[in-house]
Amino acid sequence: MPSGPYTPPPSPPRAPAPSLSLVFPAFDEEDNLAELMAGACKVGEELGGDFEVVVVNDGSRDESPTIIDTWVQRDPRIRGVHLAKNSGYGAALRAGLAQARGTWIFFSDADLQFELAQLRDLLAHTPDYDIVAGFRSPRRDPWPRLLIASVWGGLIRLIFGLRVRDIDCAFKLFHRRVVETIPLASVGAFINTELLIRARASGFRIHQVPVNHHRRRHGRQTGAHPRVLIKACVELGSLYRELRSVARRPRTRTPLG
Ligand SMILES: Nc1nc2c(ncn2[C@@H]2O[C@H](COP(=O)(O)OP(=O)(O)OP(=O)(O)O)[C@@H](O)[C@H]2O)c(=O)[nH]1
Ligand SMILES: [Mg+2]
Repeated sequence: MPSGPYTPPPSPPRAPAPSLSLVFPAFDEEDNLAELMAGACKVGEELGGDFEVVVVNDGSRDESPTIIDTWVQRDPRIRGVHLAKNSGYGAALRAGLAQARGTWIFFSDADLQFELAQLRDLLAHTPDYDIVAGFRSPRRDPWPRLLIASVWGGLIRLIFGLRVRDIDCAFKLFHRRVVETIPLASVGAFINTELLIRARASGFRIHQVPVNHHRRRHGRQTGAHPRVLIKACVELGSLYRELRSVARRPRTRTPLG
C-alpha cells in the first residue's frame, strides 16, 4: 500500500456552463413531471439549445423522484436535485438556484400552469434588465385566492414600498449576478417577496411582462393552504426588521455587466 496523503481520483470533466438554466421546484408532481421536462427541453432547444433544466424534488412522497431520475439518465441536459425531506417551496427554489449554472436563470412551477414558450418574451428584455418578472394576466385562480393575493400585495407595498404587479408569479428570469449577490433566508412562499425586496434595494432593474396562466390539471392545489399562508406570515415577521432597513437604504444602482 503506498503511504502519504490520499489523492482523490480526478473528477470527470464537467460540461461548460450553459447560457440558460430552467429551474423547477417540485413536490408530489408525478403527473406533471414528464410533460414539464419534455416541454422545458423543447423550449430550450427552440431558444438556441444552450441550456440546462434543473428539477428539484422537494422530498416528494409520490413517484416524482423516480421519474426525475429516469429523465436525468436519458437526457444529460436535465439535472435532478433531491432534498431528503420536504423543506418548503422557498428551500426547494433556493436549492435549485444554487445548482443552476446558467448566465440567465429562469424559474417556474412544476405544475404546468404556465406556458414555458413565453420565456422567449422574458428573454427579449435581458439586454436592458437584470430581472424580468411575469405577471399572470389573467390569473386563473378561484376568487378567495385572488383576494388573498391582492391583500398580500397591498400589505407588502405598504410596508416595503414594493410596487410589483404579481409578487408570487412563478415565472421569473434573473441574471445570475442577482442570485449571487442577494442572500435569501426564506424557506416558504415568502421567498418571492424577499427576493424582489432585496433585488430592488440592491438596484437591480426589474421589468414586468404579462404571461398566460392556466388552472392546475393534475395534482393538488396547495399554494393557499393555511399552513403555507401562516408560514409566509411567520417569515414576514422574522425578516421584517431586516427587510425594512434594506428597503429604506438609498438604492445603489448595480451596473449591467
Ligand atoms: N406547496 C408546495 N409546493 C412546493 C413545495 N415544494 C416545492 N413545491 C413546488 O412549488 C410549486 C408551487 O406550488 P403550488 O402548490 O402549485 O402553488 P401555487 O402555484 O402557488 O398554487 P396552486 O397551484 O394554486 O396550489 C410547484 O411546482 C410545487 O410542486 C412545498 O413544500 N409546498
Ligand atoms: Mg400552482
